Amino acid sequence: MAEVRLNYKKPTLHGNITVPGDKSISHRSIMFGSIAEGRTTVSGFLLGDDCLSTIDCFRKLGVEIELDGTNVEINSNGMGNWKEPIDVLYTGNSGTTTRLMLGLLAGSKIHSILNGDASIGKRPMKRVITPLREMGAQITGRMDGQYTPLAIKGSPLSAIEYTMPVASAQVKSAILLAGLQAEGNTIIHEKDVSRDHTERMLRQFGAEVIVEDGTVSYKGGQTLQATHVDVPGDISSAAFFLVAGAMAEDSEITLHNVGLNPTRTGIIDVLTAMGANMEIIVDNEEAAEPTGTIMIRTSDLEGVQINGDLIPRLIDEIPIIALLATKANGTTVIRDAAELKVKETDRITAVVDELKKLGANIEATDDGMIIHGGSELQGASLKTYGDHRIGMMGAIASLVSNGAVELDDPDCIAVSYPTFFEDIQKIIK
Ligand code: SPQ
Repeated sequence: MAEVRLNYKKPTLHGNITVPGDKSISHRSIMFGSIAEGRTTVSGFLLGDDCLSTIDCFRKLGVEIELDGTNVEINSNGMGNWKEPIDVLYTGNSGTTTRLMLGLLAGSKIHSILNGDASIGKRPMKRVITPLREMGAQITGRMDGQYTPLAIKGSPLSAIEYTMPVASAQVKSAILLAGLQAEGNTIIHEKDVSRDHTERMLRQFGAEVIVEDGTVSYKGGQTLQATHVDVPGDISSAAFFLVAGAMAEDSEITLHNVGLNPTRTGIIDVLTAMGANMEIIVDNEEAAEPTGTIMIRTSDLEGVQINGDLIPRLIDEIPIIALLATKANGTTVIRDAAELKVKETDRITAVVDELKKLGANIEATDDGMIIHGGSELQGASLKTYGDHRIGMMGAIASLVSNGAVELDDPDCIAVSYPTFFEDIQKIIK
């Protein structure tokens, strides 16, 4: 699909959607299954391009990985037996793959090279490499390791105690994964807690991890046990339909099997604070990753303040929250979100520029944006910047805009939500 023209003419939205598997958890399921010796099985795996890049990298390390629909079987001889890859490990558009693999490869016995697409080539890697070098990692790359391609010469590591300068699950996870092969206790302090899927999965694979008052610690050298991982639906994907259901007229959408890990549910807190008409039934509170069903109806919404420790809990949802805020009464102010500038694109500039084209009253700030609500949105030609979340924001905007919305590169959405347009069709009435 080179370009798409969406002219839905303000439909009402009704029906059920089961969003695809969580991207963060899908990546980690392949990584953990490749670390552990034996057979790991995964269900509900996300068949998005980013997660397929992760599979491809581990196959190049000699791990056997079979896909059967959304089920995966991983047979590994354990991370100590990974093969030196003869080819570059290509991470595509995936920051998670690139950064977490740095942590895993740093303490391995092999030499490897990581590279990704043009967007990955602009994303900062020093934030991961600095703590890994403190542990003894030997990593080189463009601008002293700030950018890909990166060469990693596996070497013995020592555990560190590290205070996170930014809230980032990728940095935290890279250190934790390197800590598996390090001597001593890895200790990480977080001011604002980022998503904790790595900590949960370490436990699921049998490791002992202590999490207390924003500090994660665990002992290096623990052996992981192969197991089964059931991947819940991705709340970051569900967010697009939560917003659509709240904004569109006379609508009601039910989303099933949505991951409800509290480090990811900031979008639910924001919808609640805005006054959304929403019901949540928690299905599985005791699971490694809790899940639930969310029903949302057309809602009268109020502007809100979004900042502080809420930001890491909804960082990927800010583009779609910004769209929602254009339809609320009053002003929404998003602060403390400068991290948006180093995602697949600069998401502050991209969101503000594209929503302005639709007629939104929105302005960028240094660390977020201010959105004055109550706008009637018009059709326009939008750029995706090759960023799946900007593309999906534009497509959802088309459901509440007066004219057609054109997207220059809808294919980029496949990195996290390959069935996105089919799911839109399911609920249009
Ligand atoms: O993997 P990638 O490209 O970095 O994807 C994004 C996304 O929007 O899907 C960010 F651009 O998600 C990150 C997220 O922003 C996935 C992630 C993870 O799985 O650990 C953590 C978050 O990033 P951060 O800043 O917390 O490290």
